[in-house]
Amino acid sequence: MTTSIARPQAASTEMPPVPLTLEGYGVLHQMLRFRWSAWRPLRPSQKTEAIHEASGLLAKWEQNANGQSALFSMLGHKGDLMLVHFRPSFDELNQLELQLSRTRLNEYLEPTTSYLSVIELGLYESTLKAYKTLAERGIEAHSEEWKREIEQTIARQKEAMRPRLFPEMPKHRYICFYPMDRRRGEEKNWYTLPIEERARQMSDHGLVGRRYAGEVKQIITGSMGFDDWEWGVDLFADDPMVFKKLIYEMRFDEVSAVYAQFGHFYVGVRRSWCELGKLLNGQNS
Ligand code: 76R
Repeated sequence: MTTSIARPQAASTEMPPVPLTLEGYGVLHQMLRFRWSAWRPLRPSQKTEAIHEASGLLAKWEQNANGQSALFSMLGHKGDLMLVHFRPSFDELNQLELQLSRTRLNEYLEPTTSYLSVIELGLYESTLKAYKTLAERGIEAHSEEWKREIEQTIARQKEAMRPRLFPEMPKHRYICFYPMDRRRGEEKNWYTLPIEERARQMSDHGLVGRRYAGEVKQIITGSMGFDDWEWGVDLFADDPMVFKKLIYEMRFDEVSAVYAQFGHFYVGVRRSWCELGKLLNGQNS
């Protein structure tokens, strides 16, 4: 308390605008079109070999201890297959992309799109607390002491949040993935709102979301600097109608109603590596 008197007054009024975030697994979504017309004329033995090689790779990835992958059969024209990979580093994501490219099956796979991001937990609530406490103690934002304190806050949170930053691949039957931005319009601009106001809206957002806790698993990934939108949203559920209900309800929530802008939506049905042959040939092989 007494120390704040000795410090410059300005320090206590400056609150950095950026919320603290925690980063976990790197995430790559690959949307792939299958070249049915090139595949169909292959001899059965060629098909079997290609499927064995690719499903061997998928089996390994699906069971990987340190970040898993999942295969989805996509609905609609945006692709036939979607692969979702969680890995501790971009190097590993890059390696598995290359491994897939080197398979025989890759001859028949065409990327329709992809998305690179990293699992992100936004810490609005604890950010506000930490910034306020530091300001009250008269510690100037971005000073060495401030950075040390913030680093400690992040390290503590990261330890506590480890299971959410490095999750297992959800086992639900359906996935819904879409990228999104927060609006930066002339009238409405998320990035010019005071941090307290953004924290309030995010807290309301969390309350709506938590009502769906048992039915939907949500994984938010951040993609600023990595891909064309600011976030990627992955929802996993055993009933796809839950996606519609949750997303509809969220549209009325202030932060979505006023500030959300959406990219394309991708929906898929989960398939195990051992079902790849069935997907491509209509039978197990
Ligand atoms: O409470 C918590 O621990 C987490 C709170 C939380 C954050 C920080 C949370 C909860 N989300 C957060 C961040 Mn979310 N979320 C979306 C969408 O369709 C739309 O309108 C928006 C897309 C859905 C459906 C959704 C669902 N969320 C974010 C961010 C980062 C923004 C930032 O940091 O500025 C985005 C872009 C975003 C978007 N959110 C939840 C859900 C659900 C279901 C929850 C509750 C999860 C749970 O508690 O299990």
